[in-house]
Formats: sequence, C-alpha cells, structure tokens
Amino acid sequence: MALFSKLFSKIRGGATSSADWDEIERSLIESDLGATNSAEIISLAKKVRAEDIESSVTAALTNWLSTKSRALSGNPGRVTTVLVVGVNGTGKTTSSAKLVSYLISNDKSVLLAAADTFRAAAIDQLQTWGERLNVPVIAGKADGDPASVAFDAIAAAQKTNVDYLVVDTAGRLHTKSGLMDELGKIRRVIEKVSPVDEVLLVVDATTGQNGIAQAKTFIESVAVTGLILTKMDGSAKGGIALAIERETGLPVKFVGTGESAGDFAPFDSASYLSGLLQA
Ligand SMILES: Nc1nc2c(ncn2[C@@H]2O[C@H](COP(=O)(O)OP(=O)(O)OP(=O)(O)O)[C@@H](O)[C@H]2O)c(=O)[nH]1
Ligand SMILES: [Mg+2]
Repeated sequence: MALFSKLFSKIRGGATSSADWDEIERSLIESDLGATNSAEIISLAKKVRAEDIESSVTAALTNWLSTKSRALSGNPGRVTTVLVVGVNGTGKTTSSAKLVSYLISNDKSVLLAAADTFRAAAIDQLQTWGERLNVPVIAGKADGDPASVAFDAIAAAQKTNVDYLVVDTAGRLHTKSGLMDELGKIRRVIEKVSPVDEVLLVVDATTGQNGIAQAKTFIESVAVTGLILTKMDGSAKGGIALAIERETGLPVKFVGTGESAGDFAPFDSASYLSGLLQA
C-alpha cells in the first residue's frame, strides 16, 4: 500500500511545487481517504518541517482511528449474541459464516440464526454454510417473521449453552423505516432473554466513499458496535479503513479478504497503519 511514501519522499526531496501537492492530494483521494481528510493531510504537511513530516502524519492518522475496543465481546458463562447487519449484498451472510469459523478456531461453540427470511435462497445459503462448518442453524420459513427466528435462536443457544449466537439479517437500506424497525424488533426479542452484545455493520470496501456515507446513515438509526469491512481483496483502496473509522468513530473489528471461510481476520490497526506509512 505505502500510501504516504510519495508524500514523504517528495517532501524529503526538497522543493514541492503546487503541481506536486496536487498530485499527492489526488493520490490520497484516490485511495479512498476522503477529500476532506486528504486536504487536511496536505495542509498539515505544508505546515510542518520536512524532518517532522513522518511523525506528524503518523500522529494525525493514529488520531483518526477509533478509540473503541476492537476486540469482539465475549461473556464466559452466558451466550454472547452478535447481530450482523447492513445494506444489501455487502457480505453479511458470508461474514456471519466466516465469523463462526473464526470463533470455532478459537475453541468457541456457536449457533447460527437465519433471520433473513425474505428469500428462501438466503436461508439455504446459511444452511449450506452451517453444514460446511458443522454448526447448527436455526431458521424459520421463508417470508416468516425474523423476530420469531431470533426468539427461537436465543432459546436454543441458551438451552445448548453455546458461547456465541451469530444472527444473519436481511440486507436493508436505512431509508426503509419498516425494515429498520424490524431490526429493532429482532433486537428487543433477544434482549428480553439475554443481552445483544455486538451489532456488526458489514460494509463493502469496494464501494468506497459511498459505503462510508451509507454506514454513517445506518448507524444513526441502529446502535452499531463495530464494522466488518469486506472485499478488501478486490478493488478496495487502502485508505478506506482509516476513513471509515474517522467518519463513524467505530472500530473495524474484522476484515474480509475473499469468499472462503478462512478469508477473514481481526483488523490489525497497527500493521495496517504501518503498511500505509512505510517508505
Ligand atoms: N471477494 C470477496 N467476496 C466477498 C467477500 N465477502 C462476501 N463476498 C461475496 O459477496 C457476495 C455477497 O455476499 P453475501 O454474504 O451473500 O452478502 P449479503 O450481504 O448477505 O447479501 P444480502 O443478504 O442479499 O443482502 C457473495 O458472492 C460473496 O461470496 C470478501 O471479503 N471478498
Ligand atoms: Mg445475506
């Protein structure tokens, strides 16, 4: 990635023309850092002494990262419930399955819930993952009430005493108030029995600034605890994780890098930043 190497080398090289500044700014914007954030870095870079550029930029970027915990909640002794939410096609079902696979590899027991009842295919998709991962899937009928699936799922999770319940939900736009209310209902039904510990918003990294704008509006109507950034293996740009953390204040908890269960990992902000900053 080395997003900032051009900036550092130009500045260390001495004179920086206005064409140079424009080119550097353009490369930051093209990396999905966002126009305002990019302009801010340029004005910072113009102010500081050449020998201080790396430390100043590093400090600024570090400040942009979310200060909230990146660790997934875990509650020994009771079920930890994770709702997976987001707009259509961002990778919720795949990420739910990947999260299950990650938890299993960390010796946790898990139950999956198919609370996307809009399409029969969505239920099949999660059931296929459940078979592949050898994890039970609680599902209702197509067109059924997703809150009743959630109710059955938390009951089954408590009965079987699993560590985690991962609930896949249908894709929805924040503008569809009926669908947003439905998310609230899923949450309330579970919370009558046991806390909802995490609401993870799945964002397709290849949608860039649009995805960030969507995430911002989504979290205005749903209390989200963290982000999953998917499709980082595709045409996603390096600046997106930093920009989305700054814009939303939420931590990226996991990153998806492919279509397989293993293409998923906790977000390592330190190595991400050092990747952006390396010369
Ligand atoms: N390359 C790549 N593809 C991904 C990743 N995550 C998901 N996908 C693909 O994106 C497509 C959509 O993924 P789904 O998990 O079905 O998305 P969804 O959000 O559940 O979709 P809806 O339920 O229809 O809203 C599938 O083809 C996935 O294989 C990723 O990290 N990298
Ligand atoms: Mg889905």
